[in-house]
Amino acid sequence: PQPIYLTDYTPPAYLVDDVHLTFRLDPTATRVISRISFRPNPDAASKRFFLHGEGLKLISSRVDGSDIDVRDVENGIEADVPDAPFVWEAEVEIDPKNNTALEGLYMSPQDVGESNASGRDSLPAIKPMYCTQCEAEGFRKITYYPDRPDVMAPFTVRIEGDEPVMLSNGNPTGEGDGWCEWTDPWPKPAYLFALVAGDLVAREDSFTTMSGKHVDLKLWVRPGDEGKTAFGMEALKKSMKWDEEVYGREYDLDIFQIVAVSDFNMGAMENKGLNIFNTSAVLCSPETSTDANFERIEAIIAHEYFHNWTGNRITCRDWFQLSLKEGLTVFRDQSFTADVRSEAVARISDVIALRGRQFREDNGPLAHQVQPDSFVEINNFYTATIYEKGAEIIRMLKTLVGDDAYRKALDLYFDRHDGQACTIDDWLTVFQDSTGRDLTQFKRWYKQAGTPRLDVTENWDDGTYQLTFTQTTPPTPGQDVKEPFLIPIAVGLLGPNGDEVQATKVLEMTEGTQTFTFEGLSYRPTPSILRHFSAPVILTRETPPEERAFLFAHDTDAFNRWEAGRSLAKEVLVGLVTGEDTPQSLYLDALATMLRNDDLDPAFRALALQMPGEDDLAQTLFDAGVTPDPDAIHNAAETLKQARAEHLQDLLPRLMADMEVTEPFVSNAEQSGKRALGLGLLKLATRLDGGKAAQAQWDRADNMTLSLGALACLLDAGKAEGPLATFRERWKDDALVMDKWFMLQIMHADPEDAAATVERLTEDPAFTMKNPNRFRSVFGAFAGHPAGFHQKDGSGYRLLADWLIRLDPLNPQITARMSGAFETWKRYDADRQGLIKSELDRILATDGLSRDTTEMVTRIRN
Ligand code: DPP
Ligand code: ZN
Repeated sequence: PQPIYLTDYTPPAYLVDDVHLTFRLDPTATRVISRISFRPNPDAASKRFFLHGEGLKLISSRVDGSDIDVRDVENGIEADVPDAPFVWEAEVEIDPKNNTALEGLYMSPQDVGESNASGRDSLPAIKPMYCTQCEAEGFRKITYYPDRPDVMAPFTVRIEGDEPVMLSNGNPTGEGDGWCEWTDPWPKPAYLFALVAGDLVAREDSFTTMSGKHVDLKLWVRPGDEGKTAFGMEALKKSMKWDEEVYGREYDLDIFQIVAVSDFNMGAMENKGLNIFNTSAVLCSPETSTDANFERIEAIIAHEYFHNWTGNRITCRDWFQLSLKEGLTVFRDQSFTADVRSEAVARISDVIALRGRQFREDNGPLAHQVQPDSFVEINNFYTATIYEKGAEIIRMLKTLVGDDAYRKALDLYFDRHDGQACTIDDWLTVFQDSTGRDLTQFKRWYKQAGTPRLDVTENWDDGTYQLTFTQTTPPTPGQDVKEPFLIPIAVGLLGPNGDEVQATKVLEMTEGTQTFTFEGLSYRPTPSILRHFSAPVILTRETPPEERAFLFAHDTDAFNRWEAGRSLAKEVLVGLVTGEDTPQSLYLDALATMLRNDDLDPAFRALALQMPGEDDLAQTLFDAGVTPDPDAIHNAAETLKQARAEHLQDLLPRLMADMEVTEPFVSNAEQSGKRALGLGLLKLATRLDGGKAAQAQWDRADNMTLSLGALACLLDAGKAEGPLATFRERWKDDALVMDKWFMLQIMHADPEDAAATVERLTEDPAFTMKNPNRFRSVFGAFAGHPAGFHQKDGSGYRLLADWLIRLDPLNPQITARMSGAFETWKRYDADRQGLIKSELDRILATDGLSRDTTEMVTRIRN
């Protein structure tokens, strides 16, 4: 497959003024009839009339009412058309039922027949529904069209069929027996098209916008799922309000709808006025969902809603600009979460996720720019780099220009570009024009891949304190040499009692090496550097453990306070792996002091108690020149967990009692913080009591957060057999809860049993690889268990490769994504590298391997 290059962009030869679609629904032979008004684009050099199309059966095609011959070409068709406005009409046939890639128009669930036949009791017989997924290039599987985001048009959609509910974008504009019509007046690219039809019920509500307009809100689910919609609806209303208050953005149609679909490749999709959500990203209830689920759902609902302005009203010119909408919208949803929950906790959680996914990507063979120069398959670029690093870039920009200037620039962005398909350069130009700042150097964040290392040395001389920073960014594929970034470094200075002698100040680093001076100090301060994680870099400062213990106890910046504890824990773990001295007792004392401090938010304490991940540790060791051994890392983590339990033993009873929530379950910051800390403590207790406390919690838990937490501890204690069976029996009809049942057993398997556990679970009648959530719950959990996945004999690699080869013909997108499990292979020893390499080669040698998987595995392999 040929790569596509950013520099090859040319404007579309024809623009679209109006789209009219008719769908005659049928599971295996849906007819799509299109009537599209085209006109030549005065800004285009080309006159070639080309329409994308993939897997379509063309029944007829006409231009201005006369039949026209079309020529099949790569990715679509071309035809000879007038050099003047004209109307294109076509009829095509598609097969939603056999669309297993879940792109374009498809049906969900997909294997009802099979499941009944094979006695799949966790998949109750439900009538499949029709739904769509068009981002990035799925619309071309629905009809012939210029399927590129810079072609925007209003759509009218007529749906004919006998489904009880039939929906599309925009406002309802007509209905009758067996048909209905929807009109979306806002010009949009085809990737925002949506259609849903099936047996659905709605939770209904409404919202009055800031200018007093009434908006109907509907959250559509399968009959039986109504009880899981209350929280999502509240989250939607909160998001609508927040976008008005914080960004001045009002909703722009008479109705906003969300539909929950159980087979969905992504989390959710921001189709104009008709968001489609993976059930896992919207449905929740206290009995079936954990606090983490509630938090994620709130954030995703906000994210998709916020796309209405950042993504839909202003969209991307081409897919190289994907971060224009995704980075900004992630930053907006992060800000929302920080506002409606706890700022500090939100920031720490965002950074944990950034390091776990984006830093990992940025330090391996898949590293790429936030604005790439080329790609083969765009679906492979919905990455942590485009999303999370993209959000960090917006955050830095806001830090650099300040809150007021940021808001002013956003107002200008919406004013200037509403209704347009834009570029990242357009976005930066808005900031330059609005603030007068030259952003040439800042733009490197978009164009240079890799995570900068920031080294710091300090100097103290008679009242003058100096910090000298050096930045270096390692080479990434295709980019050997990097120019210095503009790095905002937030710094505060603390006195001996922990009081601030210098409040947070943002230093702007522009050079490779640069010194910043603080004068007139009466004693040598302790620096708190990169507060609030002000830039996505790796700080590589050598500091005495005592200083980190001091910051862990005193830093006034909550993020850096947490960071100090985490880096102490990492140092202990590294020492345990390499056999060097470790500051273990210092760390354990500091941890105890922190936990005992009732002035600290329980959610913060829960995060400070969390262990650094084993994958994170592998990367840290690798950076330090040590080949990571996954077993040794796992053993070190076990040793430290045991030492923590023993050290904190006396604290546990009092603290665990304090974390009990007696009020009815609500997923808010206060309750979820208490439960999170309570569960962290229960893990410690389990190491000491063999599972007694966990069993007691399991017996009385009346919500999923506490049940699942107890079950995890029982698995660790080897006492979960009965509870697992009970759990399965109770929840066999709830697919989302069954996903947890699968996932948990793998996450908590002993390393040497993990592959066997995966194999056993894939033989469970409730396992199906056609459902992305189920596949991910098994193989995502496996890839997230480094010591299990990286077993020396290569069994983990072989097992995953077998399943990827099996899944690829059905669902290339999920296969390609899951192949990322191999992306860290070059960290490991020669034996493991050899084993992985041969699995990657085996995948690449598979006949008919998809473009998606070919691209990913080739990039990983190189
Ligand atoms: N639906 C995905 C998201 O919201 C892709 N746009 O990020
Ligand atoms: Zn998004």
